[in-house]
Amino acid sequence: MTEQTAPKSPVTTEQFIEEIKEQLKYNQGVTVEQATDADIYVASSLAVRRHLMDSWTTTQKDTVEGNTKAVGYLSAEFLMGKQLRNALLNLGMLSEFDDAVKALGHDPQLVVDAEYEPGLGNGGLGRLAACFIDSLASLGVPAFGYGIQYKYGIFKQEFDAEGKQVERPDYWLANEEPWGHIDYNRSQKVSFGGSVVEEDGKKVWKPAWSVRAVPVDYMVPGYASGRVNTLRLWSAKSYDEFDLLTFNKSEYLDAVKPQVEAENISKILYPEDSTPQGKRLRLEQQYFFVAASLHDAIRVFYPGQDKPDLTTFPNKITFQLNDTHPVIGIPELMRILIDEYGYDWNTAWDITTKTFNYTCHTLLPEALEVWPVDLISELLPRHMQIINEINDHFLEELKGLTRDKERINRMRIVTEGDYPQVRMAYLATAGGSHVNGVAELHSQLLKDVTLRDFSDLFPKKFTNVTNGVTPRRFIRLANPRLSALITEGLGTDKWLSDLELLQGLAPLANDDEFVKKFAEVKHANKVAFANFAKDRYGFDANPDTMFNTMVKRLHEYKRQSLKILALIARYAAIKNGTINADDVLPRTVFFGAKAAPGYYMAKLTIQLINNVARVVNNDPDVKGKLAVHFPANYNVRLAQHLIPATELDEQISQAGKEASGTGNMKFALNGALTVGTLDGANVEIRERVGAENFFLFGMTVDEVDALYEEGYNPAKYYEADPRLKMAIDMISNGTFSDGDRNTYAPLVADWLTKDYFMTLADFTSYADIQYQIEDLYRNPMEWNRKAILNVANTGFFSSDRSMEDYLERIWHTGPLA
Ligand code: C3B
Repeated sequence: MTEQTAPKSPVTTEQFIEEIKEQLKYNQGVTVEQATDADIYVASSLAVRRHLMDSWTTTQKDTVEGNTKAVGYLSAEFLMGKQLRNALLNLGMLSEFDDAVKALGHDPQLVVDAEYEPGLGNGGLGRLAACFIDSLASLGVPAFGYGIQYKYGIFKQEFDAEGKQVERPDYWLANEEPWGHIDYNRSQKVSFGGSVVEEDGKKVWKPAWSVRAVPVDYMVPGYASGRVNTLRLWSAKSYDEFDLLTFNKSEYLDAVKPQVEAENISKILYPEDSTPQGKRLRLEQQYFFVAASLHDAIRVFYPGQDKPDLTTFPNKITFQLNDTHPVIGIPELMRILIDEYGYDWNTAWDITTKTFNYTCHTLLPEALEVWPVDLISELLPRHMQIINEINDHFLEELKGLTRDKERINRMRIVTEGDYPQVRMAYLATAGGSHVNGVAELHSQLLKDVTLRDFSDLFPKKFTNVTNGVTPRRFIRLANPRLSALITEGLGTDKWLSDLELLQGLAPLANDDEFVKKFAEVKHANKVAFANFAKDRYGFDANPDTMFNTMVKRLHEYKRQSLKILALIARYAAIKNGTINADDVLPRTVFFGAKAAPGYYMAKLTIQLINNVARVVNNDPDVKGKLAVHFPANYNVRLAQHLIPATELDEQISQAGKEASGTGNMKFALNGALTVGTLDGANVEIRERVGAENFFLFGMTVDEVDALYEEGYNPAKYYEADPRLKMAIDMISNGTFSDGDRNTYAPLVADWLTKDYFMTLADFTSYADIQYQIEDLYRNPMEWNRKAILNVANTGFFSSDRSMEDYLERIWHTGPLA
């Protein structure tokens, strides 16, 4: 990326004040005196949007008229986070906004707080999509994000009196939402069900019902690039024409049912993360947004043409399939080409395979989506025919490549047997040009394990692109103090568009003055977080203790249980005097995690963490030594507050299970040290920051495999380490459940008999490395030197670099001229 200095504001403060006033008057119809913080938020957002409008329209025009292939990022989730300050940053208007709002008698922070965070994603996958479209716009690459405008985003998490997770609906559209532009004039019809008939020797799909997909457009402003791309999220509306035939039979409710149900399609985000649910509505959602997006792209790139030459389609746009969720797009494009535009099979297949690429985001084979043939046949009968045909052609192709029948059988896209299924990852691999994993280790394991047969026969399809995060949101907006120090240290702010420049900080790790300033920044961030936490959640966090954080979805493979077991062991040791009180390094541990509502073990773990927090925080014996906080409803906003204040970050998944992780990157870039396993992108982070600046523990992938082979017996580890035994016994004997021995029995039984993710086997090395961590922390200069080296050496993990890798290895396109 060409380095950019910060953009210059298009307005003066005085002009911006006038613009806000105008919006208040003509949009909201309130006077300056009447305006609430929320009014000022809406008015200033609308005013900011106007400044993006010119660039947005020119970018769209150039995208269509230029000769640069565009990128279509198809994703069921975009976890955008708040929009206003991001837009202000990218326009260079942050200080003009602050000054204008103050002049109007409001607190800028409260105005920004009035924005409701859109939670249209579960976790890493959705946030990655948001980082990617930010980077594409910043690089000036023409791109569309395509997804769903769910009416209800990821549930709001609360905890009840017993510490259990309670889910509340996230009705984010209940308030005025100034960023999305609903465009009824560019809607698409998406159909479902019915049957396929033969007419003149051609297959004709006669769907049973249709829904209107209406685009809601969000501008995606690039940082200092002058480009504004589009995030097009589809909302389902019913057609008001309804089935008169049924109506005439006076079955009114039956007649309107499809209309009512149509709007359900975009109503709610599925709250499962990396565990597909296989529900009918979910397949409807997937097809809904993908079909609308493909037709939209044809509309955009062949305006007004009845018979466009779609053999040029792959030169106009390349579609990235973000995990298996949009893979139904492959048979849909085949159907469009064959049934709607009359292409023959081979031409259609050629266009389709050139158009799509697939990113896999998981390593758990059970997490790859499969759809029952029966369900697809019922909902999308024509697509099921096409998938079967793809499967037949593919098996033929395989016969030309190998004589290994077993292997060919393993690679079937449509499985055999009484309950045949469609494996979406296989369909994506067969139907696209490239397949990539999201970190080096992950891509390697995809080739060696998950998609091994495919990589053996189609080695050239496979590549890696390591994930990244946007430095605009996760450093500049989240951590203004560190950003200012980086700019001071480097003598330029160009690092925001060329993050590798951070390397220039490495020599400053030996400059005591700089190290002290860095330490001051971290401390100020801790104080700021403590104030925020007090204000928002009501707890006291002592900024003079080590801030140690584990935030991510709650999943057994991520092993929050390892952290909680070690924490209990530490608590017991302080309390029983096994460790001398003076030797205890004071620590404050923060958790943040949502569990899928139906994931029993994950929810029980949440309850355990909350109750450990309750017991520990109320025990005078450990006061000042150990505290545990679990703020509810971890989201992008909380991440932006907590990450800059963290000193020690936990990335402790079982090796071979976390595809990449992106939190790990955000923490390192904000100067936290990582305690972690050799998993996902941790491996690359450690390589870059240096082994001496990373706390490594636990088994490697090979060791994990060997232990499975040998026969894993978790009870052995329980017996062997008295710290672990103590921790588990305390849970069993009711220490964290008011004496009740049953509350956590399912967790304990699982650990002692199954422990699928080998938490117990890694306990000892995890507990032991804490001594090393604490020794280092006692030497603040050394700790902070290492923290600076983490910042300096992780510029690689910018999502700008990820995008450049995709452009070079997969998409073969670049910025607009
Ligand atoms: C996640 C993976 O679990 C993370 O390791 C990875 O960093 C991110 O995707 C982004 O690549 N993931 C997710 O959040 N949801 C899924 N369904 C699958 C993977």
